[in-house]
Amino acid sequence: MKRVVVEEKILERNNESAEKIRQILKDKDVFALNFMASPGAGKTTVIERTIEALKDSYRISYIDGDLDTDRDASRIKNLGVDVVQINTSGACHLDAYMVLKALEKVSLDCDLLIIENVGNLVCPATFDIGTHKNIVILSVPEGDDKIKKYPVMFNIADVVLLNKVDLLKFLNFDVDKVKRELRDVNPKAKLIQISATEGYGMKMWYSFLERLRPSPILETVGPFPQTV
Ligand SMILES: Nc1nc2c(ncn2[C@@H]2O[C@H](COP(=O)(O)OP(=O)(O)OP(=O)(O)O)[C@@H](O)[C@H]2O)c(=O)[nH]1
Ligand SMILES: [Mg+2]
Repeated sequence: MKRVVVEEKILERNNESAEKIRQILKDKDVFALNFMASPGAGKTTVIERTIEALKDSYRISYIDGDLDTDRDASRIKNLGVDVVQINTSGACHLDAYMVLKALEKVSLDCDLLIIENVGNLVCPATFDIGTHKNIVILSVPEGDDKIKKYPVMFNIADVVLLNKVDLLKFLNFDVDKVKRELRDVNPKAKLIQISATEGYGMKMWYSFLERLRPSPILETVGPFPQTV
């Protein structure tokens, strides 16, 4: 009984910080994405490819949540975007207070803020960090049974990127089962099959993202001139 009360208080405090984050993002007109997945599912790889593809259309900043290293942050910094590292010192998720503190350091002079959560398919789902959309990655080597085993995570997903489909030919993985189970758990979530390393499906992901948050840079350029 006591434990439940403590958990409620933690989540209540988290939600207060998440509200502050939402207000800051609104004031700065920044669209924020929370990338969540198991360790190694391909979060950083998808983010790298996405930044490379969209950096001429969006000003992008990145916050990385990692237990102890700045390995992912260094990879993203190489792409020339503003990067802030949060080390959670062992915690298995980002919480809103950590992100609120990181917002004091990261450049909010941007259109897209990409947050990579700690690799974990459970805890990050419980902590609202004030972002606009939840991008959940499931990768083929993890197995086709994960949607119903981790329903909390897939229930909060706006988009599920099924990554590493280049490995489908080597593994026993039923894509239709994943589609079916996602429809049961979260019929509103969009499923996009991708291979971040081979490029398959990535254009579909970019155009989905462009529809979620149209590029302000390209908008100001105006429509493409008609050819005569
Ligand atoms: N075959 C294949 N490998 C991939 C693909 N995407 C990522 N990988 C590989 O998967 C491994 C993990 O990728 P990361 O992007 O570091 O995964 P992550 O989810 O960011 O990992 P953590 O931050 O440690 O949780 C790397 O060796 C990538 O090259 C893919 O589409 N196909
Ligand atoms: Mg990573």
